[in-house]
Amino acid sequence: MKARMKVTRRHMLAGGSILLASVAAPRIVRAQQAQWVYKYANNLPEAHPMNVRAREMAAAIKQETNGRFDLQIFPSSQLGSDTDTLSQIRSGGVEFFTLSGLILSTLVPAASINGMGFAFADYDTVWKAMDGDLGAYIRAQIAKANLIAMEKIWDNGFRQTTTSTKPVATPDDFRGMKLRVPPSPLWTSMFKAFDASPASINFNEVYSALQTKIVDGQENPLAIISTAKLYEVQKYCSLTNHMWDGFWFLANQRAWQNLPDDVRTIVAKHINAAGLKERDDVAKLNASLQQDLAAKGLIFNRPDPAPFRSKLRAAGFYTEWKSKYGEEAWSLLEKSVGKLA
Ligand code: X2X
Repeated sequence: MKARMKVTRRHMLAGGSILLASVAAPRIVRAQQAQWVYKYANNLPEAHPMNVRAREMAAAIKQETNGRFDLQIFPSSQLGSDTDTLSQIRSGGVEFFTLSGLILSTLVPAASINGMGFAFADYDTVWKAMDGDLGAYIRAQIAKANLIAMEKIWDNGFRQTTTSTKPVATPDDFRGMKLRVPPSPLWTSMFKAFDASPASINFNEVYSALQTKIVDGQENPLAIISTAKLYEVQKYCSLTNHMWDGFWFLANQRAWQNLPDDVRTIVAKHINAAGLKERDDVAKLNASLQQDLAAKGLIFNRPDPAPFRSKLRAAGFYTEWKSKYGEEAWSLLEKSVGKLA
């Protein structure tokens, strides 16, 4: 079969007509060896819009570079936990990685600022800030740590609280609750301010930590609760909307600088365009998934955010973080969301 196709192609090329040449052209493109094979790692399931849009983006990049650039996607923490992969992108073991700014804050402290508790009221405010001054400030801090952050941050979403024990209706319901949080000082600090017992666990271990009841609950946007099937091991979902979280699309600095200008421009263009589409997908999912998840057995409630914000204020949470981030970063945040501390 292979031999016959070869003969046919040779025959077609030898034919020399315009029609035959155009039929043969795509084969030549496909046969060309990629000059750059870059790995892109992320922590989310294949079904999440992040990976759906990344697959489209990789195909578009391959096509526009005529096969010279091959982006290989490794979803579901296949190359290691977020903590491991952050080390790998710094060393060049992987070339691209999408990471929550809050987890990135273990390296770049300012990167967690968009996750400040109950700061952002809606997506309009989020994108204005993250595509504007606040995002530019964070990207500059990331650059100082020798990582490149693409211009458009991808959406994770507004985070909701799920548990196997009881719904969260008031801040007091958090008291003593064993809650998984991602590895990041801001998350631990915030849930300590609610008198919960936060445990730092990377996302690749969350499903089993919930299943074996190492923790009672966790918090994530609905798109993740759905695509990672966390509803299978949780009973309640409280729409706490307690923070907005996004994924910086990071590149290893050397790998990025090694690309010729034209290739770098094509790759950046498609990554940023895919990010914008992913934002749309996730926002739509987060707005529409409640019904679907309720049908799968999750019991929903929607608490009033005001007492949660008051509790954080009374615990000195905002004042503490304002002094950690410093005046410049804090004023950029408050310029977008209003006065917090
Ligand atoms: O670890 C999580 O919970 C996740 C998937 O939302 C992040 O990447 C922060």
